[in-house]
Amino acid sequence: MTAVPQERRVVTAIPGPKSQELQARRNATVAAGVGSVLPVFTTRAGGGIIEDVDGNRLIDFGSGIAVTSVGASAEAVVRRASAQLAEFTHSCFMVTPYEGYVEVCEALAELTPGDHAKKSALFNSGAEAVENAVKIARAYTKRQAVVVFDHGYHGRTNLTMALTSKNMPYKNGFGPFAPEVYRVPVAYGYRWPSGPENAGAEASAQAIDMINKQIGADNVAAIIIEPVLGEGGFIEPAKGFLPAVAQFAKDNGIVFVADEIQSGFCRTGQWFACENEGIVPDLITTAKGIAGGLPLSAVTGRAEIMDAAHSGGLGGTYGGNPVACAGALGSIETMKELDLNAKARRIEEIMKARLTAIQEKYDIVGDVRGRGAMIAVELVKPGGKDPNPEATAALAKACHSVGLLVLTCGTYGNVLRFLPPLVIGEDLLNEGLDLLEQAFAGV
Ligand code: PLZ
Repeated sequence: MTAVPQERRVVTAIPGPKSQELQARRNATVAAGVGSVLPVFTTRAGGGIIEDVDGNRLIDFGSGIAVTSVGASAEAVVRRASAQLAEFTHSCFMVTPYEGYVEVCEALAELTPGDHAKKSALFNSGAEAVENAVKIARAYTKRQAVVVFDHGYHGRTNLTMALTSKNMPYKNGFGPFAPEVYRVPVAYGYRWPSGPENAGAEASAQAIDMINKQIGADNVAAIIIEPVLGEGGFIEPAKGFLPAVAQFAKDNGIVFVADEIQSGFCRTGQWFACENEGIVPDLITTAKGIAGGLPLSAVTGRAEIMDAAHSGGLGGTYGGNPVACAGALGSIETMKELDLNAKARRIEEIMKARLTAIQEKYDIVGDVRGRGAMIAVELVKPGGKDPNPEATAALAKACHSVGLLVLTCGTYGNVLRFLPPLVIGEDLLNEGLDLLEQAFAGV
């Protein structure tokens, strides 16, 4: 394997002719429901670069949706996963177990917040982890209701579609959805009517009132929240909101679940985003960044809650696959060795300075927010706060055409989000921000 040169290079239109050929083949055999942000076909990736079949090299501000935090070909991930591949690919942990699975659970117990006894169960995808967190919380509390939040995203399976807030594209036409799921307000500071300084207290009071009046706290098994909301628009719940909701859960015997699938594993400059306000969740769901690109997810939490499900009640053929576990151990090793929490905080410093300068120049930038290497700008119509999805799409397109891969998100499709690999070089990061600034000048 050769390392990808860490420099941007645009040698064809993007997508180029070879990507377009592959896209035609893809259109003939791949279901239309599976989309792609940018149909350039990848051949190599690593550090802060994605290389395509036409020889273009894109600066990566997406990390495959917050997955390749250590890079897409991190040395320790490749080394450990390759070694594991040569030993055995699979035995099924439910048939004959192996050490790698246990080692990942040990690492999760060490890294997640709180010094209580912890246990984990491993799965394949984020959605599967969230589903299992609900199963575990229901088994433990012997209650059924699940509370989620406006703008929340938890996956595409049936239960997690129900937990997800946004209709298009995630839910439209795919119902009926799972019952006993209730949605309450979140403290979206930028859009809170009485201002961000009141959002934490007011939104938590509203959420708690709705739970008490509409569901009954005694019926609630779990409250599930992303400590920084991802697909919903990189919304950091206003200060005070998470502690108030977590305390309410504690007072009422409700399992508090932090969905850290997007925000976890150094992405926000801490191992887990909930640490920012000192929250210790009962259960925490992780995926994405955990394994450097290999499919792995986990539910980790208080041992007595995790043990509530009977033997055989949790699992799946591939959950905690040995190659994925080896990848996770390589990814965690890299995060520790390179101090990727510090790197994420440095990325925030660089990005926020540049984005705030852009905000001063362009009145379509309503808000600059996020933490660590999970940073976004919310775009609005000039002179107000009406969402501006048109400008968002145009900016993303302009970035793509010059070789900067950016993603969008947000309930209103008006948020440009930046999720660079935490190992990206500062020269590439700055070059990407230059290109973004030029895109603003053009749009
Ligand atoms: N919970 C907080 O961010 C995945 C999915 C984008 P899976 N987010 C990206 C898309 O269009 O499908 C995610 C998340 C949070 C759960 C999930 C689901 O994780 O691994 O995609 O199932």
